[in-house]
Amino acid sequence: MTNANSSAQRTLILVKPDGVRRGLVGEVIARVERKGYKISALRMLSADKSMLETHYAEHKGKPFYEPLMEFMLSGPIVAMIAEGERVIEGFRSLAGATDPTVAAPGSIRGDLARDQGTRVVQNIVHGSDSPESAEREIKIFFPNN
Ligand code: IDP
Ligand code: MG
Repeated sequence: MTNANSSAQRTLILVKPDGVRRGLVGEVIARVERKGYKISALRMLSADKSMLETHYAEHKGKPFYEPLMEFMLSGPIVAMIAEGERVIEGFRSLAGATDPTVAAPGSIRGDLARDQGTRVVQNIVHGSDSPESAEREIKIFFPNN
């Protein structure tokens, strides 16, 4: 990390295929930037199965795992690294709860997503949940960062 401040963190943010399809990439980026975090890397890509297996290893065997894989393979995604003090917690707060039906209004999921009746929850964004997950996930999408 370029920032020498030891309390600065980085996190992996993904705009999932539903967010890209709905034209919400700019909206997500704008919210991250307006909050004051720095986006230090950004790319659009089509994920492959092995990347997603690593990324979502903790969910293997859960009922929504296969639908989640299919959903994440259903179109391009946008991956970014955001940096700043407590950005992991801060982006999770910007994103809102996993279930968009009850995610707080004002959050990305609360404002922009809802239950679509699908087997996997489509909720526009992913954000790392701990420093360890962040570093592990960043390696998948940005092997050179
Ligand atoms: P998070 O994205 O808020 O961290 P996780 O529990 O890590 O939530 O789950 C990863 C993704 O899997 C969620 O964002 C959502 O798309 C999907 N998901 C999680 N729990 C469920 C569920 O109970 N039913 C359907 N899909 C789910
Ligand atoms: Mg998670």
